[in-house]
Amino acid sequence: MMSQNDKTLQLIISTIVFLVATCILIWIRFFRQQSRRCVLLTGLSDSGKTLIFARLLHSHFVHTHTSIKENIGEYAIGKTPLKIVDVPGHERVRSQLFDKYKNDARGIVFILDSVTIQKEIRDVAEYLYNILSDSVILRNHAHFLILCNKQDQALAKGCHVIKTLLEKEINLLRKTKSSQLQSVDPSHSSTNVFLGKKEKDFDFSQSSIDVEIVECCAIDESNDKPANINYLCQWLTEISY
Ligand SMILES: Nc1nc2c(ncn2[C@@H]2O[C@H](COP(=O)(O)OP(=O)(O)OP(=O)(O)O)[C@@H](O)[C@H]2O)c(=O)[nH]1
Ligand SMILES: [Mg+2]
Repeated sequence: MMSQNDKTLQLIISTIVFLVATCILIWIRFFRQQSRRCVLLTGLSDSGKTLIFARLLHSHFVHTHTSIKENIGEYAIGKTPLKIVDVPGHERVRSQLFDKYKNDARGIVFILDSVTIQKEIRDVAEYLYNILSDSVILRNHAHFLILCNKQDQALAKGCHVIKTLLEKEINLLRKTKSSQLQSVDPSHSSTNVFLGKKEKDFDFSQSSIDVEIVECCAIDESNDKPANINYLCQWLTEISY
């Protein structure tokens, strides 16, 4: 029979073991998070990723062409130096390159063209959906920023309008994808990552990672509308800590 003292000792030991194990797990998680340094610039072709990359890394305008391979540069402002990866938007290469870097992604910057957004809404929403429901991105709790670029243009849509357009389109996409999956194999539908809450229309607040949507402009159209990627710079500094 165990004495009262033995029982107390056993309780103390198991509490200590539990606390130490919890601390180790927290430390490993923190260490892993700190060791991830990549920030991926993603989005469809022509949205402005390479120009934003050049502005961030070299602070000036460059003439860009459709990228076929990634651009990589160090951004050493803030605590941890970040590795900025400009992932080409071309359909043939983007998923392969995204998969190559996603394990190291501390942050994702999704850049879209605010002028053509209405015309391209299906493609933009689908690419965004795939990233937001990617199990690696979800597991790593990557920081997520959507940049509504080309705000210098008169026909550019504002970020609030774009947010609503994206939410509506992702909502439709979710329905199509889940019914497609069910018709292929009903047993698999429950194991598939579903974005947001099933019983509600989709909005970004339902995503398990925080998604911010802001406006930006990577080009100096005139002195009235100078290039503005200030929020992105501030965000990068914040996530470097
Ligand atoms: N007006 C305007 N044009 C911009 C802006 N940002 C980028 N562009 C132009 O948009 C075009 C495409 O920019 P890129 O940076 O090459 O686009 P990308 O996203 O890298 O495209 P891919 O490499 O094909 O994936 C270029 O002509 C840029 O000068 C902006 O804020 N305003
Ligand atoms: Mg490019």
